[in-house]
Amino acid sequence: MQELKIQTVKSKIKKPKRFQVLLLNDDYTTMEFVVSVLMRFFSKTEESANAIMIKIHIDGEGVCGTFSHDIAQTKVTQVTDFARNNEQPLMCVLRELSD
Ligand code: TYC
Repeated sequence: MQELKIQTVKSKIKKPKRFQVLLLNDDYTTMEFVVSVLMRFFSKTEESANAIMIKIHIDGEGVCGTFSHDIAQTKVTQVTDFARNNEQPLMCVLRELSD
């Protein structure tokens, strides 16, 4: 009798992680500057940028977009550089999404 070997093959393909880019509220960054950041780096319309900015002002934080790690980290760096070059203390951070 021939032995029958059954092999289970585990997929090594992992679902790529997704990351939210958040802006945090503070008392000093101007509302106009936050709206300009949302339009410039996250392609928001003026109307939607205003709504997100007000949400951050009230809740303390708001989501600008969801990206792969590379893109999200690049956005954080670009926004932080832009804010510091314009003497604004605006904080931009990453949050890993659980899947
Ligand atoms: N709280 C700021 C003000 O009253 C406005 C602001 C909104 C700052 C969103 C940061 O991420 C922010 N000028």
